[in-house]
Amino acid sequence: MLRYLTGGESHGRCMLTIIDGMPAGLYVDKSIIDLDLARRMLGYGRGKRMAIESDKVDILSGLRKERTIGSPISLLVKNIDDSIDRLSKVYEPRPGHADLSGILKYNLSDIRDVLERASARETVSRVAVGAICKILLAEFGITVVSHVVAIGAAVSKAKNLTFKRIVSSSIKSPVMCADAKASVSMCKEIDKAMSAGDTLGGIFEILIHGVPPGLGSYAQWDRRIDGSLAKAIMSIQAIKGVDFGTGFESASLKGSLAHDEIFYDKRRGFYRKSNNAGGIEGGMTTGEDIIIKAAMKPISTLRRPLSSVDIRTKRAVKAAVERSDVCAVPAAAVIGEAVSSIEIANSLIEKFAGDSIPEMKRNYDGYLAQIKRF
Ligand code: EPS
Repeated sequence: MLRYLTGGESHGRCMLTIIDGMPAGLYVDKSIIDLDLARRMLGYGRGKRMAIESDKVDILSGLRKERTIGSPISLLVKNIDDSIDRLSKVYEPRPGHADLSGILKYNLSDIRDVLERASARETVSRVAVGAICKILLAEFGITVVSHVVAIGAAVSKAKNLTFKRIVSSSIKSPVMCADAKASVSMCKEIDKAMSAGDTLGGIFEILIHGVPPGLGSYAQWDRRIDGSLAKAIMSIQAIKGVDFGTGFESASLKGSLAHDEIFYDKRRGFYRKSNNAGGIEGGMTTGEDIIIKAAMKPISTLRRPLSSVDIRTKRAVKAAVERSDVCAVPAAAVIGEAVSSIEIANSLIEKFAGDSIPEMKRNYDGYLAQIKRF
């Protein structure tokens, strides 16, 4: 089983991660992790913090000569802005943030004690873990990409995108959108929100290619792979909805139109002409691309703040204002890629009994041959 724990406050000394269960024999190029950390910092609408930080991973354990050895991998990313002890106390909870429930739950008197850990800065750790998982997935021909579909009222019209196109266009677009025209509208939306002291959310899509059929299981509720992917994505700060394939839209389709008919060809084996299921049926992968969409709410720190209550006096006040982002949907897409990669890697390790990469590959090849013979 692959698992990981993270620690660290937004303006503390560092973000820490320990990964357990990564198979031995995986060559980990640190620059690949740093590349995803850099992608996470990008995106039009990010705040000033991203100009201060320069997220780079330090791998403290678990590798020898850049290869995993089966022991826990420890990762550290330093915070350049590590001013936590100098920061002011906060008493005015922001609607939409963890602030109010956090102080009530932990019996705290300074909201900063909550917001420092609730912050999406924690996703530095998840992106670093996800980058290592992507390296593992690449060994099995699996690729994970993402792109932004909507920001505020601006919606991408790009349809049936190839993986190559998603990667090439997301590099060019300041908001990781594959539709150049929509990309301009999204930036305008962000500008408008910024000058109004407001914030914006949006929708991003994650696509996973090359997954064999049969990851996950229908046999127990917590082994269903759509369940674990949805949990991982919903746990990203500010995510309010996740769907697979035609998702919410499928609720209004007739059965005859909703499902992906099955065909067989000697060369291709079983295949589908559509993928409304988004690559998952019965809690298991079908072998088609996994397609996930996630909705992010607008950032809850507003420069023109909403009504709140001072937790000391109980008087009506305006919510606290912290340095923050106007829109972080492109960053959330990168984080979505990361957490999805972690879940797929975990299922792959489980199915192909992965203590080492060669062992996993033997089991993987045997399974593919079994499917081919079926
Ligand atoms: C950050 C995410 C956001 C940023 C934060 C860094 O965190 P939050 O979820 O708390 O809004 O605003 O940066 C700051 C708090 C800051 O000092 O500007 C990230 O993804 O690294």
